[in-house]
Amino acid sequence: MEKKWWKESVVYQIYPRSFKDSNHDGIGDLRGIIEKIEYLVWLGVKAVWLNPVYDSPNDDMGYDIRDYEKIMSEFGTREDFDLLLETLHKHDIKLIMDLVVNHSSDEHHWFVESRKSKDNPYRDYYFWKKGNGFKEPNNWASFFTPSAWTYDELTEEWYLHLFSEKQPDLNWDNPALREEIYSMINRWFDKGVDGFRMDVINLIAKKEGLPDGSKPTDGPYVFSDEHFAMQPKLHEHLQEMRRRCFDHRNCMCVGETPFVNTSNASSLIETGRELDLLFHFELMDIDSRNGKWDYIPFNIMKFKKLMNSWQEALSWNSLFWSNHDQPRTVSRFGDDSTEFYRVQSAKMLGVAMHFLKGTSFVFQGEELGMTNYPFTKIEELRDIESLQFIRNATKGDFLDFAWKGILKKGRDNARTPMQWDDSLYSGFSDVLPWISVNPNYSSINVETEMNNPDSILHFYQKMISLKTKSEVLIYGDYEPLFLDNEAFFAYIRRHEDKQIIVICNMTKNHVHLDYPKEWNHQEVILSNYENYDVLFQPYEVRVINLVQHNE
Ligand code: TEU
Ligand code: CA
Repeated sequence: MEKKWWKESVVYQIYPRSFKDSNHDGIGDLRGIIEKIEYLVWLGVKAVWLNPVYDSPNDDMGYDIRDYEKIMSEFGTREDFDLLLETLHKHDIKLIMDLVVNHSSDEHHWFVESRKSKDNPYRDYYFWKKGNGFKEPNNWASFFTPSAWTYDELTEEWYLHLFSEKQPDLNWDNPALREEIYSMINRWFDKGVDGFRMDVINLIAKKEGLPDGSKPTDGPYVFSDEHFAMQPKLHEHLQEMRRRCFDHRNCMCVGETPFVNTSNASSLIETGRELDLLFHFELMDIDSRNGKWDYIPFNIMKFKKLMNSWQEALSWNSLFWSNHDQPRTVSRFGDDSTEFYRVQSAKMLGVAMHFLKGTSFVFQGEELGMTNYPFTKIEELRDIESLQFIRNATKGDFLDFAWKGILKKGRDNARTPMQWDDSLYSGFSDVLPWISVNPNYSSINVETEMNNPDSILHFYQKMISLKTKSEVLIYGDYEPLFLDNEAFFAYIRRHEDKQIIVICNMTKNHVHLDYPKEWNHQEVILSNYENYDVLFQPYEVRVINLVQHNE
């Protein structure tokens, strides 16, 4: 197993808009992050993934980039960025930037030019099609809007946008566009960044001719990932990008790759070695039936089979419970119904995920056990995905369904301000923030948890320390234990003669587990309870260092 810095680091994801406001405008910013670097050092993380900080009209909170090399004015200046990068590196923390090159903003000068005329030199930086009169060129649905096409009066053609109409898709078939992207990536690398998280990177190649999707659907538009995800040309583009940008650097690139599965994921990070890591969505879709809003309860056995299949499918995984697009972990997969269950289930989930084999990504606030937000009205929402959804929900039971879905799975749940202390606005800002602070900030915040040795925060700090210092937990093999048991998620990590056993009671019940008695005489290196016996307590996690007694 090749040793790499990104295999030995826990990555902390910072959503800058909600992390810390340093200049009293209610919006997080780069200098706010600099103020908190000591906290990151204490937590023990060795890399930061920063959501987009580039100039953007913020139609999709920075995922609609207007200038790939200018810092968004609300977040600060180029000098602030340079100071952030320098300070992180001074504290031995790497910086992973967010690379959004499936699409740009419609305010990017490439698109402003492209839409001016059919023979503009930038025309083919994007997908423009005649369509059939006032009918879209194909039946593709978008993630955010009914159709993935918008008609442009000036040149009487349609342009493609898999996301919002302010996020036109870039045409990766165009070598001139690819060259622009590679040189931009290399300029960021030359500034000293350590890698990229690559937004929906496996969607950049579209099926020749952009044919209609064929999935059955009850509406006029069809979600056609069959024609824009994991297309053959994707591998050409990624291998070219690797050669041109990544190969000769000690960097890390992690692809955000919706629609990958255990059979095609290795084509991206093993055989082709195009990416170093990838984020699959199968865990993120585990409680969805027909799409994310159609919620079904979390199922432990489904979870165990899924995690086991991914541990077996890839030699190296990305380990994450949530991010800025997903609801809060303890509300979604744990139990925030009481304070006791919230604390215990958050600790258990932390170990369950982060002691697996792979690179751990901890999303800001996960280490506090931050919960979903109790939204009550549409005015509290900020995310385009939820706003488009609720606005398309007409009335009656569908509106009720939409609202329930937003409470459970809306992306704003993850985007409320980081909770630093119990002062007004939770120490995030001293003015009204851009999005409401969770009302439970007075008890769930860094300062309160720092003063409580039994807090989730202290537990995460210990967990991260154990993980990053243990050859077994980093490079050890993985093997499932008690795979058929419906209450426990358990596995063993082995490296040379060392073995660490992880046992998680994923239920709120007291559950008996028959395990080898000799484990009782071993060292418990991490747990959320004191006494250890065969009767596991609600959400109990127990990590056992199995010392081999030489016969
Ligand atoms: O997300 C890609 C993506 O698939 C998400 O839109 C996801 O399907 C959805 O949010 C689930 O609720 C990336 C970014 O992480 C996201 O923030 C952007 O909105 C999107 O791409 C477009 O750039
Ligand atoms: Ca600010």
